[in-house]
Amino acid sequence: MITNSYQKLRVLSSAQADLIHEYSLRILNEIGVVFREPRAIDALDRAGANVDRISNRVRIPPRLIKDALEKCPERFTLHGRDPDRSVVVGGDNQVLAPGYGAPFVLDLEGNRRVAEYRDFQAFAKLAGGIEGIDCTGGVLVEPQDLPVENRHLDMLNALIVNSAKPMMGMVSGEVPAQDTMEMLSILFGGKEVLLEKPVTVGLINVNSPLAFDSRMLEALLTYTSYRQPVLLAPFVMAGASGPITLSDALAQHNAELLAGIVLTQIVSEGTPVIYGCASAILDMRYGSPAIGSPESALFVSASLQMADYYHLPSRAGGTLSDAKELDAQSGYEKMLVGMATVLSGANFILHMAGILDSYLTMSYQSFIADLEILSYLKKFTSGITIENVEEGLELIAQVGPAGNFLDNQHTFAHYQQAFYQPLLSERNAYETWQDKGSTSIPQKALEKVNKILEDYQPPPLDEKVESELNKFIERRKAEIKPEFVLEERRPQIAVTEQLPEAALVTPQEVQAPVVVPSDPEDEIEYPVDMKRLAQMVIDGDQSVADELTRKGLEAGMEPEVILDKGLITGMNVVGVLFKNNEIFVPEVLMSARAMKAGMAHLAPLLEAKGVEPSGTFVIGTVKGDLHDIGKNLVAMMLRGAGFEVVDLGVDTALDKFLEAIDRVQPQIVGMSALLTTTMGQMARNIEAFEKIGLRNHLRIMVGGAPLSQEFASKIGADGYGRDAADAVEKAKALVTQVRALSLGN
Ligand code: B1M
Repeated sequence: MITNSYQKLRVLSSAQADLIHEYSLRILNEIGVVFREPRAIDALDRAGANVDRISNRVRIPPRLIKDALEKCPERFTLHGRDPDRSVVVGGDNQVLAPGYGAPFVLDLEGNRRVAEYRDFQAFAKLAGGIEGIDCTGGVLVEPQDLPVENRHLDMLNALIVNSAKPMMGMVSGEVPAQDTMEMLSILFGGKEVLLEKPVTVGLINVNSPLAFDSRMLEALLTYTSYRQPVLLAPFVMAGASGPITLSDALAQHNAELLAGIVLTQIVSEGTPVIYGCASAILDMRYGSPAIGSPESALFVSASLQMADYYHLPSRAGGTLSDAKELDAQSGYEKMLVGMATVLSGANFILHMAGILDSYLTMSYQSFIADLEILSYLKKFTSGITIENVEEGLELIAQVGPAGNFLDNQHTFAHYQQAFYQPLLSERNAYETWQDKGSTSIPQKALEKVNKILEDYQPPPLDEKVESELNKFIERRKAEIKPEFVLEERRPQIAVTEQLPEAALVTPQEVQAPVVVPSDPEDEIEYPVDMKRLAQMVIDGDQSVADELTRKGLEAGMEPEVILDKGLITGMNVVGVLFKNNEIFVPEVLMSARAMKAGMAHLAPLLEAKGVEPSGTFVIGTVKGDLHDIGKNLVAMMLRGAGFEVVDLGVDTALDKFLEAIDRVQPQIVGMSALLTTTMGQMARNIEAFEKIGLRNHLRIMVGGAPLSQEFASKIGADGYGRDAADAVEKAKALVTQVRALSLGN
């Protein structure tokens, strides 16, 4: 636990904080928030919010917000199974918890692989055994070797068995939330005890922008029905799921939180709510979250300030980083965001140890290195106490000018407590460090991890409680039926990782100015300059692209020629530049718009002539998954490359995919998933496509952060898109295969 002795860091003036508050009230009153759960809508309706039952959009008047804020406790005690481990969340306290939710680990050998249950158990032991950590955490990593439908039982059990500290509960829907309540009732001595005291926290993310999904709401309603605290956390990625300007993104983030707070207080007055923040920015060059960025640190600070504005317990930050391993980047990013978090006064600091790679990877070595960061911060925030001035004067006089304090009784008496003694940092002379083997920080961290895991003795658990928990887990495992079973399977035709030559660009080419490449065939003089049209697509000049396409047609040019020599040539260059990180996502979008402007003239003519688009692609995020930022990028890039794309949105059920396949007759169906718990849906869908004989002329592409080529092959997908640019290359190759097959037939 850290107790910050300083005035809190404030990045907003008080007038700015007032403005963010007023701005949020207007968002809630004028625009509203979607709640995808009828019980939530009913409750808000009864309380006097303005509810549209068709769109599930709720507009919330300021009076409801004021009432709700008055009912929230400023602090609460979170109880551990060992009462001495209980912590107060609120005030000046800073409760520390490890990383959460990563689908990958950097293992003890330093390899990145999918997280397994043995990792979960090991991290529970580290969190339980290390003094600096106050809360064992929740989904320490996603154990992908356990069945999706019941892994929450084993995860919670590992938290209970391996640590006596307070813990976070399971939240991925009603079943895990209810099972959490049942198991904690066994542990703490009955449901009545839960109604009396907080023993866990449920992490409820908002589906930014301005929406709460059904699973999160089911969990929220279950937790609050037991009066257990909820940690509300918008995940605004400024530039994608929120405005790119931080002030506007912050207002949206604040509005989302206020909406969640209103709901919790309507359904369970006085239940503790933590005002949380997982918001950051989307890097515009790579289209990936940048949680270790300076803007992320600003977001953290501003959000914590708004929590104080409302006198609510807060959560933000942690030692966040986008680095792929424990390295210089992780060091500076983690220190910046960690420091912003601590100095701005976060009361509950999730992701304080181990998290890397924009929340995707949990690292054993980083876990220990983060404790060093934490200890530095702890020391820094302990401040300076002014000792006895007379005694000090006496000491300084005694040593006198040009004397030496090292060999002094006062130093002997204080040296052990005066300074923080680093766990890992190297302060030796260079040669001494060399003589000792030049051990790196990651190596030292690894040794410490192994030692802690070897020595750790989990605190004993009452035998009766343990046996009751085991019986409960056994019963629930028998009751909860798997949705489907994933079989090992081979892909029909795998698209290799090897990219077509056109996509390979040398570093020299990358440095060159962005121009349309010359092609001998292009020496042909067209009535309208096709190179210029391609350049307009590259430059994203929508109106000139529109004008040149129109003029080309008026001059009697064939639509295929304009498409091929102008629009597609331009978009191909854009694709390569994006792939090589030479241009930003908004630039690709502007190019896609320019292409679209031209296509508006060409499409009807091409259709009338029976000319096919580059390919037809049906895409959706699979059932149960609401992550769509990546899927939208892929759809946008495909459109830019001349594909006709039918986007089915998020949470796409198998029926919806089947209906679209039937209607659109695509060459490719693309599925995106960001959750390890929904990746299996892809396998189930592929099984279904196969069973109903769709696979002959239909190719399947999958993608999403937790996926890999290995997984794609295992479930029988034909292609795996590493990122949006890769998805386009693979899609082109798949369409070629399908067209070749059709010709062969
Ligand atoms: Co969530 N989330 N999230 N989240 N979220 C992850 C995925 C997570 C790793 C973070 C963490 O906790 N460590 C974790 C997953 C753990 C697991 O596997 N189980 C997680 C969790 C736990 C959750 C919740 C369960 C949290 C909770 O509420 N307790 C919850 C689940 C909601 C649900 O889906 N039912 C949840 C919610 C959310 C938000 C809604 C708040 C928000 C999404 C907003 C939105 O999409 N509109 C969100 C976000 C933003 C993230 C992270 C931080 C970022 C995702 C993202 O947008 N990336 C994510 C951590 C991470 O990935 N670093 C995380 C940017 C995007 C451009 O990349 O989507 O990978 P990506 O797409 C890339 C490639 O993968 C590829 O191309 C894209 C462009 O280059 N690609 C394809 C993607 N799809 C493709 C399809 C193709 C081909 C290529 O062919 C068809």
